[in-house]
Amino acid sequence: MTQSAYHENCDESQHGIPSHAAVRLLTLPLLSENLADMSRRFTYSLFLCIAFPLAAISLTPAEKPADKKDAPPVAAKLERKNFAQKVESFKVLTDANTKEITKAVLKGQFEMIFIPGGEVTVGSPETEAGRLPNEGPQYKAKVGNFWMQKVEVTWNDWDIFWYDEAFLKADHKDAAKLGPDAVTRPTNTFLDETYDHGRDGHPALSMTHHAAMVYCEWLRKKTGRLYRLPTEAEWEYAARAGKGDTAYFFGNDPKDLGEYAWFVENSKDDDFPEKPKGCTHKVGTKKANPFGVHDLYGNVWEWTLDQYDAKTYEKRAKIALNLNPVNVPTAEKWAHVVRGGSWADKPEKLRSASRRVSEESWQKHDPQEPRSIWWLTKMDVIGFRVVLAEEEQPDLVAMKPKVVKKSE
Ligand SMILES: [Ca+2]
Repeated sequence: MTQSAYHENCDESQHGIPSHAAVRLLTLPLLSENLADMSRRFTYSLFLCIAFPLAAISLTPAEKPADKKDAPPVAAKLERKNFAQKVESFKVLTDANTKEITKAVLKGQFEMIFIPGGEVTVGSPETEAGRLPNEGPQYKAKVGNFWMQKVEVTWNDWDIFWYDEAFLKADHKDAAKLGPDAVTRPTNTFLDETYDHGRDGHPALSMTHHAAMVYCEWLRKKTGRLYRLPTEAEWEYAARAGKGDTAYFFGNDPKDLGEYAWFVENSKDDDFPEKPKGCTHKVGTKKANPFGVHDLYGNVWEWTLDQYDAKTYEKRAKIALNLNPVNVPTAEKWAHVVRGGSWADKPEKLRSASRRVSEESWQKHDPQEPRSIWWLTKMDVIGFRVVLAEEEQPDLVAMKPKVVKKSE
């Protein structure tokens, strides 16, 4: 999402902000105790929509934690077409001099593309160039209608969650008192979380599968819609644009890949001299695929929902047609699958069937013990996007993120 998009979202006529309120786009250092150290690490040049005069608030998040008493809003039934999902949160600002407490509203939106369901052959034939054994045996799947986020989740999207002070940070002293259904927010990172990639409009990266799952859970509570990560089958169906068995939706030859994807051959950007081998790019700046979805190939790998099981393809290949197949995620931290390749990868990793399985070594740079359940330190190639099923299957309706700090 661009700054201008945020600016538009601050339009008082659209959002009921009182007419006397001056709405501005500001660059602010973040002031709360949770973010003080973060504000030293980066200038937060984004998108805070600050309405003045700001409403003074009397309760701190610690006094009013969000829990299951805060029922999600009832979402309107969706038509079978693309839509924009608006999201709003707030953060508390304390004036360093006057100690006055004010509330800053953070607003954003992302686009969801309607994808008519259908059948797909998941996996690749043994003859496909660059194929790895875990892409087979191929199996047939049928997925229902769903919406897929048009682009990868950006830092702008992520920040509305990360700074939402209606929810406690996971390391807050009161977080342990919350019920099992409560959502907590990721802890701060030890390093600049962008790892010198861009921030505004660029894909969020380096977070764990668990962090992506909790983001979806937060979205569920905010919107009343059952947002989640795409299953591997949904992701591959979308990447194949619902048809074909070629390596890419446009064929087997990667010569046209540069029109659709940021990958190792084109991701270098002189504006990011700290990244001589390449970097992420603003989402949605390459052509969309035939479904209207951008960046499924490249930019960042994307988390899928399923718990990884090395036998899954073999089991599914014995079934004539797998209906909405999924391995529901468990409390096991490892493993899950990322799809689509990244800014750092060769074309073969961007193929529709390509899979990369998460492993413990992805956290080898994490200085904490036990290691964070939120951040994959230095894995600056992994992000995600969300989907929404038209008719959610029962075992995913009540799904919760289950990983805890000691999970390995
Ligand atoms: Ca991608």
